[in-house]
Amino acid sequence: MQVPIVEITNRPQIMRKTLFHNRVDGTFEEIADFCGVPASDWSWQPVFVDVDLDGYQDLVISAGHTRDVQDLDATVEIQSRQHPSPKDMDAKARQEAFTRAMMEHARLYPRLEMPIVAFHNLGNLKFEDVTQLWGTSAPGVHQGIAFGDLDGDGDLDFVVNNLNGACGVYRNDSIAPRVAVRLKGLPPNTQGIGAKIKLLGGAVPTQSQEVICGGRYLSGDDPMQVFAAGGLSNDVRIEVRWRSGKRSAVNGVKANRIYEIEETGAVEDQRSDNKIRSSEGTAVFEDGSGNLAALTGQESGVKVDGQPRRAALCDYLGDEPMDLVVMQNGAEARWKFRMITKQNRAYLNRR
Ligand SMILES: [Ca+2]
Ligand SMILES: [Ca+2]
Repeated sequence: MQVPIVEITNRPQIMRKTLFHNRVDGTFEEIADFCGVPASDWSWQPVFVDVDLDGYQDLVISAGHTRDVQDLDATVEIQSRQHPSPKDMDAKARQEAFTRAMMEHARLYPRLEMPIVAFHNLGNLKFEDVTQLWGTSAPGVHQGIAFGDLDGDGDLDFVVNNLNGACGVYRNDSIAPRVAVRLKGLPPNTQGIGAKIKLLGGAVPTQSQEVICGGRYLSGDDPMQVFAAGGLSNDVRIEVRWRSGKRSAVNGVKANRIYEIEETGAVEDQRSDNKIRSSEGTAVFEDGSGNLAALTGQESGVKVDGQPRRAALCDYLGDEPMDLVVMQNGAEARWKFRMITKQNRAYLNRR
């Protein structure tokens, strides 16, 4: 099914892997089966990273769960044990019996210990499962995973948690030529978060990375980026587009080096299509709270006492404009507001 990006209004939950290929026409196609990555069981964090430095980003996935709650044998056993409570049981005893049964039933599910699943990118939209080959097959419940060059040899190692066990530290032993790039941005963005780095002329014609901050499940990578240099004598160039819109370039890049590139030496980028709009100096959002009215009393503005914990935008009244529902401690919605404009936002994005 082809769904234009702008028309997606919900996030369907799919009980398998999905991989979306950008058609570069405003749409994506889901090709996980075609690529050979449709399943890695209960997974937490997929990371695209070029493990073997051949120029193609591989896929490493932390996986596992305390209980395999989809185990059908356990489900059938639990169903056979369930029985209605006696009719004369009071409400408190009924609740206690229900809670006790839930705890006993949960123990019937087996543990779901998984390897750290590794897929090798073959460079033709196909991936190969190399979990046994790449040394990440030790079973456990792995959730958070973060990459960084722990031993200073220019390739990316990683750390991962093993639930109820010691954390795992995995050293990358690849030997292919590499180029590492660390950005030194102007304060306050001293790590160059949001900058885009290209390496031209390496193992493949173009490699690109965006420096991110966080973005992993309960984890964040080191901001240093690593690229595949290909041969030792390639004519390699590094290009950086900073969030300020400026641009840096380094020619004659040598393999097996770490390049630290400073924003102070960057120049204005005259090509308008290469500029990244800066958020410095001007506000991105404006407060649109005055566009809300409480459902009761139709007061103007948002006034919430206590400590609201959650909020959701939904068409609560079914009358097209989106409504704002604020909840406290996950309990029944305590405050409901109705949008009195068609703008569907409490905070309006100026961009
Ligand atoms: Ca690779
Ligand atoms: Ca390393």
